[in-house]
Parts: sequence; structure tokens; C-alpha cells
Amino acid sequence: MAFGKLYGLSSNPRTISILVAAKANDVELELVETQANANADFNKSAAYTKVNPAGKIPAFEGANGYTLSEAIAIAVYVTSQNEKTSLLGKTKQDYASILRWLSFANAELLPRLGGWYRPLLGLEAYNKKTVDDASKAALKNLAILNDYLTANTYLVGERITLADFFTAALLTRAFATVLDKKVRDANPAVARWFNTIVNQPAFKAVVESPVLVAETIKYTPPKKEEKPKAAAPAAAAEPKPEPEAKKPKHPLEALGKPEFVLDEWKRQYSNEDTRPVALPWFWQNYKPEEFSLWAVDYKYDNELKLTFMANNLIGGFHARLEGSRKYIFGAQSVYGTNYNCAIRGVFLVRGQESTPAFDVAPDMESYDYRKLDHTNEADRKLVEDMWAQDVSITVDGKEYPCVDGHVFK
Ligand SMILES: N[C@@H](CCC(=O)N[C@@H](CS)C(=O)NCC(=O)O)C(=O)O
Repeated sequence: MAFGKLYGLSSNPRTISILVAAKANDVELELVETQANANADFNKSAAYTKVNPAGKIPAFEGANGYTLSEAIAIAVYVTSQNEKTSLLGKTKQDYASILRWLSFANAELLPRLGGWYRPLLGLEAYNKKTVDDASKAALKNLAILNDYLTANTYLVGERITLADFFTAALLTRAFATVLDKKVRDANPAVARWFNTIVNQPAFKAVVESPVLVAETIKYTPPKKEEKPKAAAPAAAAEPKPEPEAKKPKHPLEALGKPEFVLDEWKRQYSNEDTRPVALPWFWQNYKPEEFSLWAVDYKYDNELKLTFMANNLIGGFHARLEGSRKYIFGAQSVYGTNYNCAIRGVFLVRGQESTPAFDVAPDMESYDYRKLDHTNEADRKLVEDMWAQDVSITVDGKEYPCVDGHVFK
């Protein structure tokens, strides 16, 4: 039986740090995939806020009912379950030094690095100055680590401790995105140490092959064809804005109230087992004259690099679909492996056209929309596979496993 549940995401650095600590100490944890979004329904639920009142990840729930939030506390607690562990140091000074590096990694390194790569990944609004400032602050912190590791093999003492596993884990996403060859060459001690730590069996068991980016990723604004700007009206002729301008109605509102209740379907999908209960419910209640089904696939699979970055693209697209939430449901997933992946999905859309629903997202043009026929067996299977997010797809004769995804509901 597992020692407890870890709420987190397998691609999330703080989650990785605890999974590695658990592996290194033979502690079995059950990973419960939980979004890194304190505003997600599950994260706000009473059940989850009992475990972590902040709604963030990671969080721990022991088989004995003990709950704990905060990555450092969980990593130390999990490690200390192994009475013979050497990962917490030998002396009180060792232990204090380990805490020093855990705190430096969690409160200094990661936030600055995140401030650099998160906007580049589309996880936060992009502002050049903010990103430049974050990258400078992050490189200053990295130099502190590099100076220390120039004179020391490991962070504390002469052998690997939790400080090394934890700090390296927190750097995995940074090495995959912004700490490119140039940065690594400028910080050779950090690069050497990172390589040693991620090649330890406990680390490899969690992250099989950490990515070292060749060149820092660039910010790519959502793809949208420029609409020609209307000529600016002469200042004198400029009409005064309507004081009480009414919010424009969503074009799909004109279709009226459908018989098929989309929210009821979303409830079925959220609360019931997908294949045995929710999907049969869907086909029994689906009204094709009111809602259409669409395969929505990314047009630029060959530009995708890391699977978690592809998954972030889906997350960003779904966030920008917010204005159409009343009219659509869908799931999209990333299939394949790093540098060899594809984004596929299926949406249920009010009406018979896709544009009115997807037009709210500037990046709608990055996707192909293919209308599906609910009476066609292959199309029905596609709907089920995409919504169940539990089977591989075949691309150019090769099997691509489903690695991550988002549901828009
Ligand atoms: N101080 C917390 C920070 C946790 C945290 O910020 N987690 C991020 C993911 S690494 C999160 O869940 N963010 C979601 C949000 O802020 O909405 C810790 O060390 O565990």
C-alpha cells in the first residue's frame, strides 16, 4: 500500500522533487495528477483545500490521514520516513545547510527562472522588460550556485543529499527551456553537477531523460493573421464612445436554448467514469441538429518540441476560449514524445459551424477543424478516444502514446 498520495503533475518541477526523494528512500507514493492552477474546480474543492488550503501543488495526503503542503516540508517528511537515509546529512549543521539550499532553490532560484520561462511558454502574459529582468535575476542566482559548486562537488558535504535532488529537480524545466548551451558554458560547475544528479537511478526513475535545450526558447505570439487596420478617423470627426455601450452578444446566443443541456453533459463527464458511464450517456442524449462534433488538430506539429510545452499550448488555447464556454466542450491531448509529438482533440460545438465558437481565441487559426459524422463508426471512435484520453494514436505508421492533455468544460 502506498505511503500516501502526492497531488501534483509529473512534469512539474516541485512535484518531481518529491517523487525523486520518495524513490531515493523507497517510499511509495501514489501520484494524483492535479492541475497547477489554484482556480481549477478540483483545486478549489473542499476535498482538496483540506489538503492544501492554497489550492496549489504539490500537496501530500498520507494513508494515515496526515496532510501536508509546501514542497520543502513534503520532501523532508518523505525522506525522513527512511530511518537510515543519508539524504538529510550527518550533523545538525548538515541539516541546516540542506534546508538553506532547499529554501534557496524554492524561494529564489525557481521563482526567478519561472518568471523567465513561463511567459515564453505562454503560461503568463509576455512583457519583454519583465522577462529580461527575471532572466537577469535568475542568472545572478545561478552564478551563486555555480560559485559554490566550483569549489564543492555537492551542495552539502561529500555526498548527495536531499539538497542536490531537490535543487536539480526544481531546475529541470529551466534546463529544458532557457538554460541553453551558452548559459551552461558560462556556468560549467552547475552543468556538471546537474548532469551528475539527474543520472542517479532515483532521478532517472522519475525523469528518464531530462532535456537540455540547445538554444533558449523564443516567445511566439499566438498565430493570427493580421486584420487590415481601418483608417483612423479624423480627430474632429471621432465619435464619442457610447457611455452605456452594451456588451456584444455571443453570436451563438441567437440559436436559442437547446434541448441538449451542455452543462449536464459536463457534469456527467466530470463525475462519472468516462468510458462505462459518461460516453454512453452522451450518445443517448446527443442532439446532432443542435450540436456538431469537430476534430481540432494543431496545424504545426512539426514545430512542437517538448511535450509539456505542447500541453501548455493547449492550456493557453483553452484559456482563450473562455468567452465560448457556454457553447462548447472538448478535450485535446499531446501524443508522442519530446521532439516528436502531435496535438489532437475533439470538440462538441453549439450549431453546425465551428468559427462562431472558436473565433473568440486569437490562436484559433493554429488549428484545423474537421466536422465529424456521429453516424460514422470511425468518427464515433475518435470522439470517444479523444475524450477518454486513454489510448495512443498512429502518426505516419508510428504509435504515439497519450502523454498529457486538457479538457475544456
Ligand atoms: N510555496 C509553495 C508554492 C507552490 C506553488 O506555487 N505551486 C505552483 C506549481 S509549482 C502552483 O500550484 N501554482 C498554481 C497557481 O498559482 O494557481 C511550495 O513551495 O509548495
